[in-house]
Amino acid sequence: MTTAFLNPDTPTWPAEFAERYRAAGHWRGETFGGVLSERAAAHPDRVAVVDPAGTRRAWTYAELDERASRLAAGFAARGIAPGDRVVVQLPNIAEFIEVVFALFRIGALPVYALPAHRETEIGYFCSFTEAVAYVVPERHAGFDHLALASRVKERTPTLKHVFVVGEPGEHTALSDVPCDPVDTGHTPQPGDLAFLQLSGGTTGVPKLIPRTHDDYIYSLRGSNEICGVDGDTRFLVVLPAAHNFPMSSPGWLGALYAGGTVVLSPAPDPATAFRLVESERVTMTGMVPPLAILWSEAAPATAHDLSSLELILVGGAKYSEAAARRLEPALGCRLMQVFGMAEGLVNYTRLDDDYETVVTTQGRPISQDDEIRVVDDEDVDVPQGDYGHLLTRGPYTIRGYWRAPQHNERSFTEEGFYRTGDIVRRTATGHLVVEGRAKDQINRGGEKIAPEEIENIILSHPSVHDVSVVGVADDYLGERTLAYVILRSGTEPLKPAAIKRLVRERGVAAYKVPDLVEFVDAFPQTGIGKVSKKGLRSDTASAGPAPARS
Ligand code: AMP
Ligand code: DBH
Repeated sequence: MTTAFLNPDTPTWPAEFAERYRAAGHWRGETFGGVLSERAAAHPDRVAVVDPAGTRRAWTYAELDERASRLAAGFAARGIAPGDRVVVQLPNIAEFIEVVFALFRIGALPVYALPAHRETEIGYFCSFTEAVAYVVPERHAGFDHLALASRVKERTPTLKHVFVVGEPGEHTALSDVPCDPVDTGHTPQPGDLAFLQLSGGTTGVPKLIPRTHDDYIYSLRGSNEICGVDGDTRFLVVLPAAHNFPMSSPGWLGALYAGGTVVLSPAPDPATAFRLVESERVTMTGMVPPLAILWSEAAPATAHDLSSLELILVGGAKYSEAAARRLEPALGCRLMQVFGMAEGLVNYTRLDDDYETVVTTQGRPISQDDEIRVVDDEDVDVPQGDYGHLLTRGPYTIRGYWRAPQHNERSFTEEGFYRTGDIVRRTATGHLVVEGRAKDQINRGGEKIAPEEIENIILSHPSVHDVSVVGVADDYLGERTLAYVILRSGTEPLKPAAIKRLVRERGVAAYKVPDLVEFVDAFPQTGIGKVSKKGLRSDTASAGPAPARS
């Protein structure tokens, strides 16, 4: 029996849009599980995944396919059912790919946590999604994931399984799970949800982004075409594999869709990655601007042979024109800028764009059916070439977050356009230039931080009267975080380190700990007496260019 898994938690595309996207050939009725089987049948002996950490492992398509099937059977045998959520927190190791394809096969939804996430974030993902399982490494980057998993399991009643890559302690070793496949009677359908991706967020807790097989696979196919990904591509994953950018633009899923090879870098630094570029003859990779700056600085002096590199994609945060101009001469390969979002829309400069367009714009949409509007504060379209809020709708842009009806009212227009929160300008050729953002978010070198989440933590300190977390311009990261803190009158003075420690000890990802803390007597006020982040930003920006518009 084949039944579509209906998901009541997610607004979806109205029927006439779905029909249009199918008729246009965007949604072709593929699923991730099916795609892997097809590739394994077509070229079983081609290498799909190289995991160079420790003893170099290389799995062919046939091996990856068989592993995913056996693991899927093992998950099903342990009671993981279609539609169940499974929080996956793995670094750049081959098991990450094996686990997500196993979950795709049974129709369970991976929830992509980042290796940097800690108890606050993981506890939230597990409880909000009512996850039944959580997949972790034993240790990563010196951190004991087993202890964290035990604490989260204790407080999450739905969480029945913790699967561990490595020694499992009181939990279950992932290597003990696989078993011989049996027919479960359920085949995931192309319109079903495939996974939940995380939003960078502007709210106290991250929102979850529901993506279907059909819509995400279309974005992969479109990305592959634009970037020239094919069976000869050797794609290096330098950012954490769970991020939407290295996953799909065109990313490791794009490379697998095309029958290419994915090389997983355990770390993004030039010393680690350049060695892999040489040894694995890497042709393509993607990275955030601060890393592209590091690579551009390191490349001219490296002893490694980088001549296999053909294309580097840079995105996730604004890449300055000056830095963009340095990449091609330093790395000896092509640059492509990418401006994307886990909610959907992805823009690329094109291989046949002139050089000025490549270094001064953030690209144009993948699809002819991506609808772009640039509007003023009243949602009225601004004249061509003017700055405004970017709204978008299309064949791979979600129509709503998962189980978040109130956010959806704010984040989407009545016609289903997603309010990206970005301020852009559209050139005569349809390329977008990102000017800043209107949303309350900090983009710290591509890592998105919701000030509200950090403000809530700092406010819990008994001596803190009020707090405002803002981004300040930074040459390397683009923005760093600054917490303005007003102490209660009559309390002992605090040191900045005490505020940072408070945030760290709350158990959040390290990149969210404020870089700077400043104690002030008052924030700038607006007419209605609320804290003005705009005022704070223009104050801090007087030392440099404005980090963000609001
Ligand atoms: P998220 O919604 O967490 O996936 O983050 C997507 C956001 O990252 C976008 O809405 C932009 O604010 C930002 N972003 C991504 N790529 C770029 C880029 N190339 N230039 C400027 N901002 C970017
Ligand atoms: O920042 C992002 O989220 C992002 C950047 C580039 C993204 O999701 C993408 C490409 O797909």
